[in-house]
Amino acid sequence: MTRPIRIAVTGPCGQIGYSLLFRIAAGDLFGPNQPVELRMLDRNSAEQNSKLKGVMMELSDCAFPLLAEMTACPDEKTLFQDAECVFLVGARPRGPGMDRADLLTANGEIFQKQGRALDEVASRDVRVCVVGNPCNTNAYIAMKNAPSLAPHSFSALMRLDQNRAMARVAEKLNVPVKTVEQVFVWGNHSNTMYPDLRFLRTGGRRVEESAFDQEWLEQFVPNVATRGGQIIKARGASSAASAASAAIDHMRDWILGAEGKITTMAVPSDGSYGIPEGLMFGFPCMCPGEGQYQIIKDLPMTPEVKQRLVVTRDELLAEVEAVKHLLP
Ligand code: NAX
Repeated sequence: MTRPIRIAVTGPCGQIGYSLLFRIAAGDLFGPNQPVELRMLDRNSAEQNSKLKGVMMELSDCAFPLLAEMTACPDEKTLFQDAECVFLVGARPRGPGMDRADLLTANGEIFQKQGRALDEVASRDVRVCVVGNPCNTNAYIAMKNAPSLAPHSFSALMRLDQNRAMARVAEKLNVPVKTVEQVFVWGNHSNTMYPDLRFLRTGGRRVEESAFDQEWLEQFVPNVATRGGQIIKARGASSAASAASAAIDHMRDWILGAEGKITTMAVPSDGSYGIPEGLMFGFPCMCPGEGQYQIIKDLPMTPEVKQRLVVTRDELLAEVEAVKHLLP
C-alpha cells in the first residue's frame, strides 16, 4: 500500500480548518489513491482542545478511506516532525484597539516559533503554504527562521485572489470558469494586490481589453481586492470554504503540477521585476510537478503595472521592517 503523506495543519478549530481538513481527508489534495496522515495543532486552551476533539470525532465519523491516521499535537515540534506538507492557517485575528503593527507583531511571533520548529524537525522536502494573515509577511518570518530549509519550501496563499479574478471574468464574459486562463495576481494579499488581465485567454484564445466595458475594467481590481470584505458583509463571517479550496489548489498544483497553466503563488522573490530577493511576493508561476515552481520571467511591463508593483512591494517592505525584531 502507498505510504501516507504526512500533512500538518494549524488552526484546525477555525472556519478554514473546518473545511480544509475534510477536503484533504476526502482525497481532494492528493487524489483518490493517496492516503494521508493529519496532524493538527490549535491554541492550547480548554475551549480549543474540546473543539479539536469534536472536529476529530467528525473526521472519524466520515469514515474516509484515505485517512490513515490523525493526531492532535501538543506542540509545534510534534506537529511538524517529518511533515511533508504544511498548512499554516492558525493566526490571531485583529482585536479591538489593535493597529496593523500590533497585528503584525502578534502574528509574527507565532510564525517565528513555527519557522524554528519546522527548521528543526520537518522533512527536508517540506512544502509550506501560509494562509494566516498577513500571510506574505508571516511566510517571510517563518522562512527566515528556518535557515536549514530551502527558501523555496515556503509560500503564501494568493490563489484565492486568482480564483476570485477568474470567477469575475467568467461571470462578465458568460463563459465557464474552467476556460479562463492566464489571469494572475501580483504582490501582497491585501488591498494593494494587482490582478493582471493583460494575458487573459478563454478557451485558448486571447481576450483583448476591448471585450470589457470601461466601468467594469475600472472596478475589476478593487472588486477582486475587496471581495473578502464583501463576503463578510453578506455572510456575516469571513471567507472560509473558498479559502480552503484555494489552499488545496495551491498545494496540489505545486506538488503534483498545474498542467501548463499559470498559477499565482506568493514565493520568495528571485529579484525578478525589481522585487528585492527573498520578499514573499505574489508572482505568476509555472508548476511542472514534484514540488517545483518557476516564477515566469520577462513579462512585458507598462508604466501603470510597474507603478502597481512598486506600491504593493513597498507595502511588503514596510511590513518586513515592522517585524525585523522577529528575524534572525
Ligand atoms: P478563525 O479565527 O476561524 O480560526 C483561526 C484558528 O487558529 C482558531 O481556531 C485559533 O484558535 C487558531 N490559532 C490561533 N493561534 C494559533 C497558533 N499559534 N497555533 C495554532 N492555532 C492557532 O479564522 P479563519 O477564518 O479560519 O482564518 C484563518 C486565517 O486565514 C486568518 O488569519 C485569516 O485572516 C486568514 N485568511 C487568509 C486568506 C488568504 O487568502 N491568504 C483568505 C481567508 C482568510 O481571511
